[in-house]
Amino acid sequence: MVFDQFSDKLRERLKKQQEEEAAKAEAAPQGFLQKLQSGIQKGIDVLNTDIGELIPAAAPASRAMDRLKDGLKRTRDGLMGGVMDLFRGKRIDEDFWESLEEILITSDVGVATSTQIVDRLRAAVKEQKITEPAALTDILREDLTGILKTVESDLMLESGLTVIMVVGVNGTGKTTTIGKLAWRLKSEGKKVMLAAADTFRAAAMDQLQIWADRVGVDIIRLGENADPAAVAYDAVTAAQARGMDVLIIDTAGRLHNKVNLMEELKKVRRVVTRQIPSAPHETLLVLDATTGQNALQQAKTFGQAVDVSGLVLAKLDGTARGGIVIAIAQELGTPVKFIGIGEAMDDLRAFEATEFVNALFVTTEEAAAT
Ligand SMILES: Nc1nc2c(ncn2[C@@H]2O[C@H](COP(=O)(O)OP(=O)(O)OP(=O)(O)O)[C@@H](O)[C@H]2O)c(=O)[nH]1
Ligand SMILES: [Mg+2]
Repeated sequence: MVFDQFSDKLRERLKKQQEEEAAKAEAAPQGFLQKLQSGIQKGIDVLNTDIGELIPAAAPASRAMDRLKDGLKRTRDGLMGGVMDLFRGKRIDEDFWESLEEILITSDVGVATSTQIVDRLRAAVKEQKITEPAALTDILREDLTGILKTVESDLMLESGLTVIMVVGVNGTGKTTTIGKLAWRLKSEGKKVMLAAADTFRAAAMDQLQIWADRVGVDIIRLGENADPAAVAYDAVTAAQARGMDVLIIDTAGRLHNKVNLMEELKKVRRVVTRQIPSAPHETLLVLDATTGQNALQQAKTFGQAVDVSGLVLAKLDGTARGGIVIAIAQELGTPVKFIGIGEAMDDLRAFEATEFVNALFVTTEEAAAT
């Protein structure tokens, strides 16, 4: 009896204790989790503000690099993807060198340039007694950077009016490049004017007008089939009168035949030079990167006819044949001023060899993630 009463009380106490502990146990992990969560969030907040405050330029720079990497994805996959696969192999033998040369050639690096690159790599292997293909990654990276550095060049801007003539065969991306370039220069605080000297088609002038409106810059245009040299003349006069910093002249890409086109371009040039003896300060030839070796041929033809001061390689985003830049650098040596990696206003980038090569090479982490 006494024992029963005692055990009842004990049972009750035990039950109460168990309930209290259960309640505590239930509350405890939640409280702990909440604390942990808010602690982590605070940590994230601190990290975010620190990164933002300490290196404000880092975020845009890495975003810009991501854009470039996106733009060059097809070339990276095609050219460098193949090379890196090869470099993951075990042996450096004749098959290895043949495969490397083949990959380079099919990516439009060109036969002559591909052979030269392979020869230099062969020499490095011999000299440094390299046996592992992986060891060639850095050597190739340096070799390509070296080639491309020779054509790295900034746009020349005068202290007064800079006249830029933009030339190239039809459809390579002249008008779009001009729009993007105008936006770029305007963003740098320059007063920019466009000249619609491609009077061959009304649509061509309208297209330039759309870019002028979009960017918010002046445009000089005359009627359809007006003399392109007359447009250029009027534009130089207007640009001087309005105190412009940069005048960009759009030209036709196709005429009745190529000889006439070259004659027309020379005439535009002469008219501009008569007004400003040092002008045009830049004659940019726009090449369509998707046309590979044809682009190289165009560079030669235009180079002979009009004094090309620099190249713009447009549509690099649309091709796996971006190796053409390497062929151009090695075979022509004409400065490459800009590359086009899309149709948006900010898709024209100054050509920088190191950045370009970095965007082409697949990092070990990226390769592992794919
Ligand atoms: N993806 C991509 N498309 C581009 C780039 N540059 C130009 N384009 C496109 O290429 C096409 C032709 O561009 P245009 O600027 O009209 O070429 P154009 O040389 O002025 O042509 P014509 O006036 O006919 O001689 C258009 O659809 C552009 O949007 C680029 O960098 N990337
Ligand atoms: Mg055009």
